[in-house]
Amino acid sequence: MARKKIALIGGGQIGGILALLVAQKELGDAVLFDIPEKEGVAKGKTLDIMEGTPLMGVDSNLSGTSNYEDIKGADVVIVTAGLPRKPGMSREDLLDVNIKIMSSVAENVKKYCPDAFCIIVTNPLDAMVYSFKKITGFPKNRVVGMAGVLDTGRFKSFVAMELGVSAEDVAATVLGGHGPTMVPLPRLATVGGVPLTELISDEKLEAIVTRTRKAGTEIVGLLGNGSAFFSPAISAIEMAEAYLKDKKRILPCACLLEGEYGIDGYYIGVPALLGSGGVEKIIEIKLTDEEKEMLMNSLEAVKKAVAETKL
Ligand code: TXD
Repeated sequence: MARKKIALIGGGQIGGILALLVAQKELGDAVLFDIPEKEGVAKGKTLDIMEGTPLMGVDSNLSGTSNYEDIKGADVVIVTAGLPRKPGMSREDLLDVNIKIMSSVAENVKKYCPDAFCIIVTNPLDAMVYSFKKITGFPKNRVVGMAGVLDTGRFKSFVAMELGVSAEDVAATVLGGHGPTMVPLPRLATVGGVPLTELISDEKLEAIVTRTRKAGTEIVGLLGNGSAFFSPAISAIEMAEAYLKDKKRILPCACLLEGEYGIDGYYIGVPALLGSGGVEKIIEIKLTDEEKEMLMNSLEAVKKAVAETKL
């Protein structure tokens, strides 16, 4: 079986880690694309990783480019092209610049990778994945946004830190848009099969929910010049792997809803079954009235950002 081809659009902080993870996990060959001014960086990062492949004992061809023809026929496309936040900025502050970048990326992916499974990472996430879908016209099962995997990763790690347990044993999901209105569902979280609510005080749990909502901003404040990149890359790769290995994972992803959760025509975070068919199914959870209200509040934030894309 020929190796899979993975196109990484955007060779910045997340793009570089994505390339490393593709090689380390032997998911296939990776092409790291960036604008002509950054072609050297894309070439340098991929060559650097290639030179480490013998040491990792893996086979993966990696290359950097600023020529879209080189992504031709990719099986998976992961888009991180665009500006990240600086301290004091909201994700929505990136919209004007990133929508222009996303439009050119979408046109070229449509041209060169018409059959790819596409994972969008660029912020403001829910509006960017919406735009990408609109411009490419790809079917909804092949265009998905990464946010929930990262947001749940954050929630799970905070729970593990608080309880002193393995993060691997924490299961949880987060719904809604990627931003402060996201809807963590602590009611449904478990640790090794035990309901989380039985293991932790309401007060501590509330603090974890609040920290999760602001976790991206916490990192932006600490780094001082850019946003989180290790865990976002790990999250996007988890989704790519679910597709490439037909794992049938249930992961929270930004999916196009057409009636599910009473939402129509918007991308927002929901649990999705990811396998070789892309988004094979959207899982609808029975929500409490309070949770429903939070989700609708999050939808309003998403709608506002989408309206600004003018698409
Ligand atoms: O959960 C999530 N979805 C996210 C999203 C979590 C963290 C960060 N998230 C967003 O990902 C962040 O707000 C940014 O919008 C993207 C990428 O973050 P990263 O930290 O990788 O940003 P960098 O290091 O600035 O890299 C962006 C690269 C950079 O090298 C630019 O030259 C390139 O994008 N770029 C382009 N590539 C291709 N095509 C075009 N037009 C282009 N314009 C800029």
